[in-house]
Amino acid sequence: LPAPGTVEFKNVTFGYPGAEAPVLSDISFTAKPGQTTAIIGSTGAGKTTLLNLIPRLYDATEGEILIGGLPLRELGRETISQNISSVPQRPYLFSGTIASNLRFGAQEAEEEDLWEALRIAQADGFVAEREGQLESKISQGGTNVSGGQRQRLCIARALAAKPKTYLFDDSFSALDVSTDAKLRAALVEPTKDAAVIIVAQRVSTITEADQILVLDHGEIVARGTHEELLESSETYQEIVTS
Ligand code: DGT
Ligand code: MG
Repeated sequence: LPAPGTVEFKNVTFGYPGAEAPVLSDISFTAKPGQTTAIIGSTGAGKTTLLNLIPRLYDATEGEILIGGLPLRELGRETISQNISSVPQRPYLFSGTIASNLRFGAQEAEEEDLWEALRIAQADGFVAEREGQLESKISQGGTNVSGGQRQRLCIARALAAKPKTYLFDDSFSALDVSTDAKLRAALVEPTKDAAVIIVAQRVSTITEADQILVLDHGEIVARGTHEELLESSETYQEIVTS
């Protein structure tokens, strides 16, 4: 079997219930542990939809998704949530404390582990400044923290769960360039054995990815490294220069 955490799409087609045309057509790729797979493409291309199939928010209409070589449909909810952490495009916090939000996928995590996750996510500073720190209250939807702080707390939540597969949906967009750079440098070590799939808007943030998939109208129109795509893909060149 492929290593745990490996994500394989085999000819996956998906259409939303009731919609006429599929949103994803014949998607095939493998995301391996120890590698970063980036997905790039214009708005509405299907990037979020593709990521959402992995934790089974929806099931593929055709084709198959395998995790560590096992059909996704045969894995239980618990197995999926223990092995896959997703930072959604609109990161969500629950009413409760910062600690309870971070322990969402890691009930057993010690306070030390939570601080470690916060440090990596560049969120330890503002949490330390809040009254009550880990026990400080988060309002429903996280409206009492900024968008960038919410994003970093959701990244820390994903890290605390120590999954085999990480899904980041445009998770760095609310961060300033310097925080973004620090966070990515800090992510290298804790994610080094995991399969990392990252949806990006800015090419500058994914030039180091092991493979980049260029999604256009629900199809993978090109794939390769940054250098390869600069040579081979007009769509990619357009994204780079836009
Ligand atoms: P983004 O985040 O603006 O860069 O766009 P993507 O690439 O994440 O696109 P995505 O996957 O959100 O949407 C792809 C297509 O699917 C787009 O035509 C809108 C449609 N769509 C998205 N979510 C839903 C949904 O919940 N129901 C239906 N019927 N269509 C949806
Ligand atoms: Mg999206």
